[in-house]
Amino acid sequence: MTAAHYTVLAGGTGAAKFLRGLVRVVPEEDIHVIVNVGDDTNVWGLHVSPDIDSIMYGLAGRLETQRGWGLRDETFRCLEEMGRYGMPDWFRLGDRDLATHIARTELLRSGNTLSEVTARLAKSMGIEAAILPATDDAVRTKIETIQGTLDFQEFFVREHWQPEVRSVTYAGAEEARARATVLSSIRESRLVIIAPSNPITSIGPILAIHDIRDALRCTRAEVVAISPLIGHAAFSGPAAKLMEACGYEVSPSGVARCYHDFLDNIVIDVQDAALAASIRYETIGVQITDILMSDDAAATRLAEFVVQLEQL
Ligand code: FO1
Repeated sequence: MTAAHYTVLAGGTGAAKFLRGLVRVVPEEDIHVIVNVGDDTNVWGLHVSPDIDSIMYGLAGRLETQRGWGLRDETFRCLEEMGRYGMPDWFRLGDRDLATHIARTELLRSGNTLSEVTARLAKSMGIEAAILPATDDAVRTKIETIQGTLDFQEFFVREHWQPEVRSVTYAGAEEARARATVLSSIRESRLVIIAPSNPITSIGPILAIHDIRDALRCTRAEVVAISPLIGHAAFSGPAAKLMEACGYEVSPSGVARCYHDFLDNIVIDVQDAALAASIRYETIGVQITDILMSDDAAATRLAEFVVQLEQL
């Protein structure tokens, strides 16, 4: 029996863009998305899961694509009022988005796991893909900077990723366990795709869960990563800065190195074609195409290209 589904390891914005293409190429119900929870945070007592929400809103066609996070047609009146009360307002929760965080927090409080809550919210949004948090345990990305240790959102949003970074750690990852559905999704997939997300803070926390990294090493499926970099620059965000801080070369070769122990192929941009020989030398196959997802049509072309790699 051949496996029926495609598994995507995902962070937020870049992954959400890619999935908009993938749903146009394969049936949505055949897509399993394993999502980073290292960016999760607590705001005003609410459990916020930014990457899960970006994927959910993206698949529901409701993501604010200019910003890359939150819902379309959003207002921020509650945020304004909270600011008036002197509550922290640097993390901008929109009025509609708040409903997601309130519902998630309440469902978690009444004893559901993050996986159960996510499945329920996604179903209510009419999403047919399976959105699987990498773990139900608390794994949190910590950024060690010269100003001290910051939570990911403090570094990324409050400090605009300016502080000098010494290292990145994933608190709780050692003890965290992946759910059986996450592991079987990887093991029984027809193709595993690492989305063009930040290798350190989006994919890194997923891979820091030992069961998941082991499943990737053991799966018979092809494992294909899409580079989140063209040349030495990230599409968006601090990927380049964080890769450098963690000792990786800032290039698609450095991305391949992050995944060296399980990766079969990396998809890089035509502009980086000259790098192919050096990456292939490391026994990882290199596939070259236009990886910039400037619109849905470009994301669809990229998804078509990646899906045909299953045949390799
Ligand atoms: N990103 C920002 O740059 N500024 C914000 O105020 C902000 C608020 C926010 C609220 C909900 C949510 O789900 C995401 C939000 N993000 C915001 C995005 C988020 O910080 C990052 O894009 C991801 O964690 C990185 O993948």
